[in-house]
Amino acid sequence: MADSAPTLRNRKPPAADSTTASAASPDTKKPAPPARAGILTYLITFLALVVALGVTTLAGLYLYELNPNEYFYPNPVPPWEVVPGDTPGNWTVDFSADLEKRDAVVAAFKHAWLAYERDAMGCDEYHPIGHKGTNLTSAGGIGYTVVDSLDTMLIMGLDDEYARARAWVENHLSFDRDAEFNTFETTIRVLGGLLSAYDLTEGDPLYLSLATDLGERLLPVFDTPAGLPYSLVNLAQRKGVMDPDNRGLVSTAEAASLQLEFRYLAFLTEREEFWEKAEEVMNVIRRAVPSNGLATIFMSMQAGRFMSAEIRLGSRGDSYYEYLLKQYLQTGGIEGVYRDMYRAAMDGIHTNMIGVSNNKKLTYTLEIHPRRAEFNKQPLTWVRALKQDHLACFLGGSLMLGATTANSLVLRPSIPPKEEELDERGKRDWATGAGLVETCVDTYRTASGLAPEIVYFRDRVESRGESDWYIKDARPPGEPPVYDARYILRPETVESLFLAWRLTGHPRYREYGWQIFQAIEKHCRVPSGGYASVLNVEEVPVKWEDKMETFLMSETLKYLYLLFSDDKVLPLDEYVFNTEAHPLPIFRPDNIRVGGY
Ligand code: DMJ
Repeated sequence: MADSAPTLRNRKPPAADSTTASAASPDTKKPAPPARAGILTYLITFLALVVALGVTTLAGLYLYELNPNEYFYPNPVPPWEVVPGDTPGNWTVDFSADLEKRDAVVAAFKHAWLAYERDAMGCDEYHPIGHKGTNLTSAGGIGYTVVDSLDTMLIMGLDDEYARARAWVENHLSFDRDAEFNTFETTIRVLGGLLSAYDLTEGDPLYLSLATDLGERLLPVFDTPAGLPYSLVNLAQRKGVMDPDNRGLVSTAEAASLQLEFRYLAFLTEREEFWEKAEEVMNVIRRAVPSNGLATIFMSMQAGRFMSAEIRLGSRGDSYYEYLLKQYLQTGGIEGVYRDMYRAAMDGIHTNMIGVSNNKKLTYTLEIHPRRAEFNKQPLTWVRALKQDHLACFLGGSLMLGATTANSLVLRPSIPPKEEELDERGKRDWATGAGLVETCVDTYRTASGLAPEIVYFRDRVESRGESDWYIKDARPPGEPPVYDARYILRPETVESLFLAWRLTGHPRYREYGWQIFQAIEKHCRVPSGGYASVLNVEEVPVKWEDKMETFLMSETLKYLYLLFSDDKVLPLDEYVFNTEAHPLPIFRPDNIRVGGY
């Protein structure tokens, strides 16, 4: 049976064609087709091919519309450009302060601070429309707003305001609060704020003593199976607490954005435990991160591994990438391990997470989402989401900074850097960074001149005649707005503008910053004092949410002030800014054992 069965192996060659057969069987012989019939056959075949091609293309486009994220397109390799659209030498680098604009920013800070001081002094958060403050927990405040604002007052030279704020810190601030606080937020805002104040006051012992107290209370968060920190901490009980919303998981950005603060505290106090605990988190991540350098936004605290979750440069991902570079910079470039991790991550981002829009050719960041179909039976696949959080706008300036430090061929690149001063990665990162800055500025081109919290970029089919990005599910003015449409006084774009300005000296960055500042003044400023968040950036007159985020005074107004100051204020080769814009000095940790190699 097996022998006679027609399998692929033993299948006989096909019968000879009819022309050949006709020689052996004259009865079946057919007349040869006339020449006209041959032309017709070719014509029909040609038409059929054209139709088939059309149908396939349309089907392809249809599928693309259904799921644009799965459509393959190669990532662009941006050309080297010092500033998009400009050639070097087209502008004069002049870092002198723009006093008028700088003073306008100081006036804005005072408008925010004085209202807070009047209505809510000492409270963690401020609600300028209701004229009241609230605390993060019922156990009492932890100086969230006051400490977050100290260094901005010192930098701006607001002596009277600063003196009153310091007095409050000295007389009222206590971390003996029996409640759960977010580990990351407490570290970047409060510990970071105290450490910056300590440096800028040239060693006021009040701040180091409070920073040490807070550091000790935070330290138990690292006592976990893998050494990754608990998301929450009870400051009075000195105990790490699992996040009830994400049991067993910690977000990557939150775990990997404590290091600048704990390392500087270790340096100041000469206590290695602060260094080691923070560094161990990075060791766990270094062992767990895939070779493409891309980290998902959640890690398992038990296993010290990355979970299948989104990969993004926005929420829960952002400052992981930011701190890779900044840890390398913080110790003056002696910890090559962080430069290597940073380079790997930027390689992965360029291969997988950068897109270019169709109309304006805007460079944007996209996200990668896991997808497991059929109730988890299918293998995991990854799809792209053309989504960019405002939070991701830190990356433009960060890439430019990384290009001139971690990827520079010379110790001190020119301003702006020359092509031959950067290695291949440096040129790539510089071009992408400068492009991202333009894109983030473009997202401020709305009815209010403020940028939305989240934008989506259009795929190539939808984009004809339409803008490059949009607010998903946006509702017309008058209807309740979607979450993505809000502007909550975020700093990331002005942060990138400040870095781009310091690294290029190009006046366009000051112009962009001024436009953004004016939009904040026009739409967020509450006449009776303070600034409010805007619910829909496309609806004018705007509607407010009654909240003034602490990062307005610690980040947004500080970066705007620095943008209009001269370049002697906090030079980039002497300071790294933590992710809440608290400047920390670059140091050589001679008194600390530096591991990580
Ligand atoms: C700040 O608290 C920090 O910049 C953090 O890294 C991200 N979110 C806010 C500002 O948007």
